[in-house]
Amino acid sequence: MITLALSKGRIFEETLPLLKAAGIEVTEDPEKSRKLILPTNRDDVRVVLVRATDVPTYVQYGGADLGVAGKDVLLEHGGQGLYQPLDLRIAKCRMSVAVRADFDYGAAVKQGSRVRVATKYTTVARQHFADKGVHVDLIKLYGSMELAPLTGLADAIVDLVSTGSTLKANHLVEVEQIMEISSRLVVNQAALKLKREPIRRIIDVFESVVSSSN
Ligand code: PRT
Ligand code: MG
Repeated sequence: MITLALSKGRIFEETLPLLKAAGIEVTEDPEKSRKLILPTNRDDVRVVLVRATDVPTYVQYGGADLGVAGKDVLLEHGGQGLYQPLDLRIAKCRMSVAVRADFDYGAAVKQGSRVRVATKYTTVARQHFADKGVHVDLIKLYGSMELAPLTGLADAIVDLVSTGSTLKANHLVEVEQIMEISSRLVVNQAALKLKREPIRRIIDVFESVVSSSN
């Protein structure tokens, strides 16, 4: 049995075509079913639905053999125990610094003031501001980062941006792009040895789809 960990939403949706190319079709719709283990057309493959941030943990400890996780999630997790053979180039976005439209970020940096930054991505944010020599106080949040500058909790946020419409709707502006983000295939290292053939086949098909579509 091969167990693949996915999160509901964009990662699930964007992984489906890759699975299909590998001859794997999920036979239940996660938006309609309440099941957390989804069967496929193949008796030897199943999908488990977990929170996006839990995918690396499931794969690391062997709760799943493979998974798909965003680079954002992998950087915060640290990637211990994970083999990361492939950038799937799906669920693309960027990680950015954003501030309230009336906050002069450039001036704050220039003056060397401490900037209060709210984010779910404390590891990446700490590294980014250290590299730039910007003094920050980081405030860890678990969601709705956009609210922090609007309520005075923080001066800035580090968050993911794709269309930019969430920032716009909350009168925030992007002032720095930290990195491009996409999702990667992650594999449990022991599973790669014990189930080498079927896992290798999935990696190879995914790889050929990814390289032909870019
Ligand atoms: O939603 P939930 O709390 O369950 O978990 P999650 O947010 O971790 O999962 P999910 O499914 O939303 O995201 C899974 C992965 O998709 C992330 O780890 C990223 O790698 C990737 N991804 C790609 C994104 C986005 N694009 C994205 N736009 N993840 C989140 N967003 C959010 C962003 O945080 C912001 O709130 O969408 C908003 C901005 O979108 P725009 O289009 O308005 O700019
Ligand atoms: Mg989300």
